[in-house]
Amino acid sequence: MKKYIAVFMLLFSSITFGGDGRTIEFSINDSWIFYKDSGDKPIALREIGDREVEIVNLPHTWNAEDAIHGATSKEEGYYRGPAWYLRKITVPAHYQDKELYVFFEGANQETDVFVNGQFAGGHVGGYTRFVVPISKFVQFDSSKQSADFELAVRVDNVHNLDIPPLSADFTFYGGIYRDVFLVATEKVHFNIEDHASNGIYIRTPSVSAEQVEMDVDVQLINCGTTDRNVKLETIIYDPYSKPVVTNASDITLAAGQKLTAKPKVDPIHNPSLWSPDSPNLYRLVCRLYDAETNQMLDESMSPFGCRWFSFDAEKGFFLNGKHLKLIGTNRHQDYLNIGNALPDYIHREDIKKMKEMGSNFLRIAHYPQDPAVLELCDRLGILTTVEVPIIDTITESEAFKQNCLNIHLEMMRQNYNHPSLIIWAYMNEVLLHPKYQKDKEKQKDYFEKVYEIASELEALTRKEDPYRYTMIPNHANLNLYKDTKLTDLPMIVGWNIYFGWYKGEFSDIKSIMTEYHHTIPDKPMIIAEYGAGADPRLHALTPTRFDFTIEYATRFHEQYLSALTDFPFISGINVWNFADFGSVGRVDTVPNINNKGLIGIDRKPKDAYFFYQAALLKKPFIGITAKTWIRRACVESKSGKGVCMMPVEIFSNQNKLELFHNGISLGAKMVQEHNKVIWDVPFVDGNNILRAVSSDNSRVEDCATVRMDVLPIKLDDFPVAGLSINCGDYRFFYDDILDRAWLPEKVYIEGSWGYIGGKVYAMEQTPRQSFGTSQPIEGTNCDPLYQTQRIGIKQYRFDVPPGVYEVTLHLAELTGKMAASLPYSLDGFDDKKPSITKNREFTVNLNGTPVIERISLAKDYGSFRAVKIKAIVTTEADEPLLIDFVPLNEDAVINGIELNKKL
Ligand code: GCB
Ligand code: CA
Repeated sequence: MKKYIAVFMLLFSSITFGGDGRTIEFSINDSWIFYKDSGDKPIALREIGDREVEIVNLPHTWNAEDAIHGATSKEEGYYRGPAWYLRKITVPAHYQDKELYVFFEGANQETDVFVNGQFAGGHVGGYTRFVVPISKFVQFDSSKQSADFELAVRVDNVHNLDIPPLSADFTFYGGIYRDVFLVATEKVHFNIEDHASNGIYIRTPSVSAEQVEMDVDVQLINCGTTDRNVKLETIIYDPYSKPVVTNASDITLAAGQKLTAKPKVDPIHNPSLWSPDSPNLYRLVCRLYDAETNQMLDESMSPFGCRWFSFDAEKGFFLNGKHLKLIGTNRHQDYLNIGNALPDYIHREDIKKMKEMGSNFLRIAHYPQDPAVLELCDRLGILTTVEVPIIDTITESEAFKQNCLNIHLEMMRQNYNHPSLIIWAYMNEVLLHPKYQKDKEKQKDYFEKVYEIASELEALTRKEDPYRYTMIPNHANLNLYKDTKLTDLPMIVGWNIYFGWYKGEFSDIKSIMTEYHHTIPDKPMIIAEYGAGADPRLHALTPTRFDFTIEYATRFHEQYLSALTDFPFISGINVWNFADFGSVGRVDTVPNINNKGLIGIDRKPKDAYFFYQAALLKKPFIGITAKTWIRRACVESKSGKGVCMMPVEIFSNQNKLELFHNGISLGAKMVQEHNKVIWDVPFVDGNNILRAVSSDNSRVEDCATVRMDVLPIKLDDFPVAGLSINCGDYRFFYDDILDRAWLPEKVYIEGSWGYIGGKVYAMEQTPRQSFGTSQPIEGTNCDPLYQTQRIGIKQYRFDVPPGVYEVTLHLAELTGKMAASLPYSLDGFDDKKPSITKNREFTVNLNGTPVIERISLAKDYGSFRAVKIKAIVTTEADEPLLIDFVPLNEDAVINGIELNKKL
């Protein structure tokens, strides 16, 4: 619906296009007055007075800031309620003869539109488009060249039991977060009032390499008071913009009549087929003319593609008769610092990055997204599934069901013609939170209600579109979905699996998926989600499950991709997720963020993105993972050498690579399993420039520059950078705000430095994690540093040269009432168990002098809060620097230590 040319047409309409009556549409995104207010009636612009308002541009959300920072871990702290947008619109006088509409690409989630103070229409649901007719509220004065009116839009994102989604692992940012257009049509036009579609529905009931049969519905409306004779012209343009099929038909529309025309459209011969490799796009142009004057009344262009496809329960997916393994990601629609209010540019960039990764498939989860998404999938050749946001649970009300059905229908009508779209999905893990756990009778009724909604959605989908597939994606509880018959309904069953992340091992995947297939042998299967969290700030040489390191997620994807693509019965797979996304209340290493993306919420790639590129791309590719870890600290490998050996992984689809380090060749190596080759690189203090080149005949190369602090084993020459040690942790942590690298802890050895005594703290209540906690920590952005701790610590010892030192202790009490729980309590892990606060007390002595006495983290600061305490200590010649922890009640703890030399 984005024709920017239309703005142009508006400006010059009376001169250039005055006689041409086709539909005009232009965005009205800028300069809205915005304020939060719970009133039901709009105020006029002149009544604003000294009310506190902001001037905002659309796309806009009021949760960009509070969904990340304001949402405290204690409660759902982001604003969920009503707010108003007001704006004056001026239109030229000749619009008096037109029909006017306001077209919204999306507003979350209940919207009421007022024109000049009068209610004009509303919409329910945060992810589909809608249109509000406004002509009858606009007054034209024939003595003036233009007319003004005031538009007031009330948007509310409050939790509403009758509107899906009710609960989900993502943030329900409120606002008019997509583009808004003013549309001016002739009285007779293609019916955008039909669920905010373009009124044109293209089907290709039979496609072969020789011929394509066309079946087109055109919805027309006559808003005028007289009967009209019109001519409908349909022209098919081939991918080279050549008209190949033209038809015309005559239609009569009575005053006020809506009708669905079925124009005869001749078949296309020898079509250029649409596929991921050759996304050939055809265009159906529909033109409507007044039969008497021959004046054009409306024009609409719809993309379509000539392709045929099928899913087979045993053999997988076929496109145009050829087998194709569907591989790609899921996608959410938000971005760093701007919530869901994305300019189209980022939507397009995302799809481009998917193509650059080698994706041929995208699950648009968990809701329909901006029109730019499917437009680009059509153009770049990425097959898609799109779904309505019925997630985790339902409400057993008639209103809930009707809203589900209506939103689903809107989704279908609005996206009907996209050739990239092959599956209509609905419900995601809808039995994740089945109600009435304790009352099995009631639960039975509940399951029946879920089934009823699902079967009505299924029936609606098949009736609306007999040529695409349907899917329900479930969480990995085979029997639950089978027993409730939810696996019987759709044409494809989707599974969201997380073995090796929330629970289990990677090695479980093969046997489990085989069992799933054998239990439901006649249904095609898609792995609609699989993924692992990765915080770009965390790295490990020995990654383990649920540690949120970049490396663990990369191992996870290596295993999954090879295991899942081995099975012919798995038609397609979608990584959860393309990019990190906001999820208020989620507690991992970055509060309110789900970091299972292959790229960050800022769209910077993580290592696993390079892995997929190497595995999927046909054109030569090299990706040095060191690009994602460019600021590091490590301890030298041999005392006094100033060199730290660290493995560097490179992903490539080449046979052989050569790696250069600061200009020196480290030799050539064959690329191994998972398209990977590893070099041990002798990192030096300062900049390390890595360059990998292909030894094959292609000219591809990749570079990375890593800035390294190589820290000495013996501190005779105390490092200027000081020591920053992440205690109770094997992970390297990078503080991206201060650009500072933290080392994993190391045990004291003679003549060196490190901890003495204690053990790595592991919070008992989180069985997923064998160390630390994933509770959010208040008062810091460095959660991982404080989430891990050495408990029962006796001493930290540094054998330093004489001098004056500053010691900073980083502390946090990790017992106490848990601030939050994972939104996903998969398979009975109960993270909500309150734990008792340990009232620990300890004293810290610096070289024998008590400096911090009787500290009680819980009492003095509270649980899960970052505490930093600095103190000075002077050492004499041959005297070590000793930090003694003296427990007075319970064990002493330490989460991080910094040591710097002042003199
Ligand atoms: C799921 C959900 C998705 C979550 C994801 C996760 O199964 O469908 O919405 O974000 O798991 O990361 O836990
Ligand atoms: Ca720590």
